[in-house]
Amino acid sequence: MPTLLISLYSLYSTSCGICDRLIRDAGGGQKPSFSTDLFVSRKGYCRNPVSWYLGSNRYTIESILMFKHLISMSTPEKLYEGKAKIIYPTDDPEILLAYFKDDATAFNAQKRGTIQGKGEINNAISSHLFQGLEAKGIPTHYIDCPTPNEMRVKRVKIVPIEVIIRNIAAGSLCKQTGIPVGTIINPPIVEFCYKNDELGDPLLTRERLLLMKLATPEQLQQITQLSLQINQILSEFFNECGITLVDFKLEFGITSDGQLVLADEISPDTCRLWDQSETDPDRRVLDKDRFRRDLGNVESAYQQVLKRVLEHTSNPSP
Ligand code: ADP
Ligand code: AIR
Ligand code: ASP
Repeated sequence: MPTLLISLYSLYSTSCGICDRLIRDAGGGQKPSFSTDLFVSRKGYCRNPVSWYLGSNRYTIESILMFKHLISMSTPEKLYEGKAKIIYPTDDPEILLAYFKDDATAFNAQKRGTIQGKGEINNAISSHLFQGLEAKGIPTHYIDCPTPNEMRVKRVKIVPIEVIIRNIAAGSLCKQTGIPVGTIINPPIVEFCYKNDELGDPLLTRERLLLMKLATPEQLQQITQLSLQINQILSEFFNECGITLVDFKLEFGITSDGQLVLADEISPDTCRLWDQSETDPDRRVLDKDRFRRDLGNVESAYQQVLKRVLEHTSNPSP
């Protein structure tokens, strides 16, 4: 690992993950006591004509770019690479870094592709939703987003269950039961699938889940209660964005101190979202079903969701 600077500061105070990592790597994990925030654009280079100082030495943009290159060389080995994210360790054993990729998969990775800009969009949407949920008392793994594609999260032991909440019939529910797409489900239902790609994430009964000891009865009760609460909060939020939350998938995990928290992500990859201003069953789709069903305009649908989430987050209704 290259030896980098011990300390660094700029006159600017805009948050920047590159700098955070620079400082972290340089200082062997110890953050200097003064402000170290730098501004780096989406493409990863400095947008502002800043001067950078170490002690009395001034550093140029070029040298910062070189530091950035060194940092990328010193990025730690990934812990895990999944279909949509890469998980990295950090200097703090309790904290992980999730990197959101543009890769898209469906049907248990039988279909693969890329959705341009998806990583940043899903990271931003997830981050806003996690913060909104935290504000309403839901414990989550979310810490912050040091860069547009990265989220720092509390390390958890994932409960190997995919929790599906359904407000309107769609997807596998319709395929497996014959219930027509669009049927209102009131009260909403909570389903559990075994998080196991080799087995194709099969639907579980409560009895099977307990038999397999995937969770304790108490955890299951807590997960169900939290999921319904989350559904209420998110349904209301999306409704105010002109979007119907049809169904979605959640994952939960246990922190090192034993707390059950909401983990993973909440995004158009993991939710079915229908535009309320469209009645056409294909045109209304604003989520990964556009990719799954080859409906086209996948990127613009994801961007549309982010735009409305951001607009609503900055202008919450009174
Ligand atoms: P998959 O594993 O299904 O392909 P991803 O590509 O999204 O999914 O990979 C992210 C992985 O990280 C998932 O397996 C998810 O369960 C796991 N994960 C999410 N949040 C945390 C966390 N806070 N701590 C540990 N693991 C997590
Ligand atoms: N989901 C399930 N596994 C992975 C994901 N992302 C989400 C889908 C959909 C909901 O869970 O995106 O929002 C229900 O999926 P299905 O296929 O059971 O109808
Ligand atoms: N994410 C899962 C997969 O890649 C399921 C899906 O979203 O369709 O197969």
